[in-house]
Formats: sequence, C-alpha cells, structure tokens
Amino acid sequence: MSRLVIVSNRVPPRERTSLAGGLVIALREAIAGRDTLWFGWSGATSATPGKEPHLHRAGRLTLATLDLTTEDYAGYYRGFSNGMLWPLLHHRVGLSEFSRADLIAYRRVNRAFAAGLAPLLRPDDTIWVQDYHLFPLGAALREAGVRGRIGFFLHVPFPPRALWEALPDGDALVRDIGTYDVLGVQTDEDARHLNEVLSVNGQVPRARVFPIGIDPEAFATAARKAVAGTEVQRLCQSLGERALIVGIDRLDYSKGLPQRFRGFAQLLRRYPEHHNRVTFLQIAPVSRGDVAQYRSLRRELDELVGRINSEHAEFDWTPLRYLTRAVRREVLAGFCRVARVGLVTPLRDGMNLVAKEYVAAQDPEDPGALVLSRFAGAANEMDGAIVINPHDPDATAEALHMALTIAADERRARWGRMWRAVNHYTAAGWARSFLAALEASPASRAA
Ligand code: GDG
Repeated sequence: MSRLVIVSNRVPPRERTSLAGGLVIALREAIAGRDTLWFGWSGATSATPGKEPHLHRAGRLTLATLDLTTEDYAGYYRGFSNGMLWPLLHHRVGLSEFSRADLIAYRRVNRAFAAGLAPLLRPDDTIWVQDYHLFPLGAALREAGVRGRIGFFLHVPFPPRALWEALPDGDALVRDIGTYDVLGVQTDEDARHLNEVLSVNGQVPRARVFPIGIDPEAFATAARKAVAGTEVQRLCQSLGERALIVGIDRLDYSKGLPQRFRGFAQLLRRYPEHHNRVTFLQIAPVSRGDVAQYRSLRRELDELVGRINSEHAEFDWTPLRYLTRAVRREVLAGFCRVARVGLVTPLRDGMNLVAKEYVAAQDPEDPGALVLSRFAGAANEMDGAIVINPHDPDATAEALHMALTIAADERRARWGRMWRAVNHYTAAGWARSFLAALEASPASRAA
C-alpha cells in the first residue's frame, strides 16, 4: 500500500485528544494501519516565515508542520479562509468580507505549503488534501513538479453558481479545483453546485459524493461508560425530573444558534406544560474568536440567553444553560445519552457529525429523539429525525414539543432507522471509499 499523505490547514496537536472540530475526528479513522504523513499548519505564528517543516514521528504517523507569519495568519486564515470563503460556502454572501490582500496571502500560503511538502514526497504517495483553506494546493503541487495522484475533499457545502460568482477571481480558484484527480463533497446538492461551476469554466465536472460519518460503536461505548461518570451524574442530579434537550456546536453562525434559542423560547411560550419540566443545555465552544462576525454572534447570543432566562426562569430553574467552553468528548457522549432530545439546527452544514453522535449515544431500549435541520447534510440520511426549517422558530418549537412527547415505540422505530444510517456511512467507510476512488483514478498525471 502506498503511503498516505494528508494535507489540512491544521495538523492535530500531538498530545490533544479532546479537540473540537469534525475534520480531526473523522481523519483519525483514515490513518489507522497505514504509513501516513500529515502536513499542515502547526497552529503557531511567528514574525518571520519558517520554510522548513517541523517533523514529529509517532509510530507510522509523521506530522510535518509549518508556522505561519502573523501577516499570513491574518490574510490566509482569518481573512480569506474564514472571513470570505467560509460565509460564501455556507450561502452567506452578506457576511463575506473580501480583500485582495487576503486573497494574495491565501495563494502565498498555499504555494508555501506546496514548497514545504514537495521535498518530503515520494513518487507513489497518495495525496489527500482537505477542505477550503487549500483549494489551490493541488495546482501548486503540480507546478512544483508533483506527479502522483492528488484528491480533494470539501467538508463544507458548495453554494449555487449565482452565489459563487460573488467571489472576485473565483474563476481562477475553480480552475485550481478542477486539477484534482478526485473531488469529493458531502451531498448530491454540493456536487450539483460544484459541477455546474466547473462546467461553465470549461472544467471536467468531476465532483462526487462521499458522505462523512463517525465511528458509531466507539461513540456508543463512550456514551455508555460516561453515564456512570461524575459529570453526567452531576448533570442528572441538577436536572431532577426535568427532560434534557442538548445542543453541541462550535460557536459559529452557520450553526443557527440564535434561531435555535428563539425556537426554544417559543416552545416555552406556546407549550406552557414544559415550563419547569425541561432544560436546554447548549455547549458552544468559542471558535475563531478573532474574526469579527464571530465576536458579534457571541454578543448576540449572550444577550438572547439573558433575555430568555430572565423571561422564563423560576427561582429553582434556569431553562437555558449555555457554555462557551469545550467539554471532553467522553463527557459529551454521556450528555447526549441522557438527553431526551438532540437539537441540531444549522442554517447550512456540510454534514454535521453531532447529529450522528447523538444517535450513536442513545440507549436502544429508551432512545431520545433528534430534531434536525433540513440544511444539514445529515438530513439526507436521517429519515428517523424530526426535520425542520431552522429559520422558523415556531417549527422548532413544534418539533421540540413532538420530540418531548412522542411515544416510546415511535422513538425506538425512528432511532432504529437512524442507527442503521449512522452505521451505513461511517468515518472509516468514508475514508476507504474516497481513497479507493483516488487510487483507481486514471494515472494520467502520474506518467
Ligand atoms: C466540519 C463541517 C462536517 C463540538 N463541541 C465540542 C466537541 N465538538 C465536536 C463534536 C463533533 C465535532 O466537534 C463537530 O463536527 P461537526 O460536523 O458538527 O461540525 P464542524 O466542526 O463545523 O465540521 C461539518 C465536518 O467538518 C466533517 O466533515 O460534518 O459540516 O462544518 O465531533 O462532537 N468536542 C469536544 N468538546 C466540545 O466542546 N471534545
């Protein structure tokens, strides 16, 4: 088997296991049992560019990382990737902030990645580039003389052509995207959108669907074990007889948190029987806290939570508990298991792994219900979920009421369908099928 080379914006820090972020968790599966080189940004910034990657070997896995200059971090990461591309790819053109200097930094960092990686490569390596930070990397590697197979997977949605056209110099980026041997996306809709943009640019429309997943058995085991742990016990004691609704998301405007909170408030207003009978726990670790749009979201949520709690709370009941720090993965699994409802309402999401984790964490004899946005990639697979339009707080309230009141038989039937789906599209299967497609792709460029 040839060596696998993964390239992503961030390489996981060596000793951290409780990292938030879907990408890291899904890729862990791909590297098991194979010689792997994982290349990307170290997470550190410095005043001067470091040209030589730092290497760290751990068994069959080698991590190779580059530092970014403060200026490149601002332009490539904070600016173009997260201030321009992220909102655009999530269909939020109005939030996008373009600056030509950021685009130049984005291209410069992609070239620096290619220059740092090329000398580490062997001719038969299988190269797999991850996500929107690195759209131009494949083309930059080709320019640097790399001939092996290079695949690309987009973890987030791809918007319709009319939105993509808002991106200055988007055509050049599409030409870069078109150079990959295999182009993977999460859903049929993303493939349609990307293929249309490729076609009008005269590229081969080769985007294909590889839905990402989790390791359901591992998450189920973690959830079962966690229930006896201190944190879950403390949570249950604090709830008393009340039902728990749980939400878990990076603090990101794509996740629909203000709309979700309004939906919960609407539940309390329209269905007074849930008053003091239900508690909503939202875990939302801060991410990209130095990007302006994220700071204003945080302020909006702080205010909203204050308003909802002050309107509905009792002296012995806080309806909405809101945490902006990360919680350990095992503890999250336990929280999911004891929650009567999983509430996952992104306005747009590539897949959304939390939806799958919530399902995996349930007790098959007495499972909770999943309320899921139709705009999460996961909605294509989860026909047992209560699917809503997250823009409508009343729809969220109605779905929550249904989730809190449906009979045990129906909960079990719905959960059974979702559990099968979660086991059909796993993280391991995702990596296996992408890599099989990449390794089977015509080796025209490998000549
Ligand atoms: C991108 C795409 C796509 C969350 N809070 C904590 C924590 N998490 C974990 C969750 C889950 C992961 O982070 C989040 O994954 P998602 O898929 O929900 O979302 P993104 O981070 O936006 O991921 C997404 C994904 O890539 C994979 O392709 O599905 O659409 O946007 O695993 O459990 N983990 C810990 N503490 C937290 O507080 N330990």
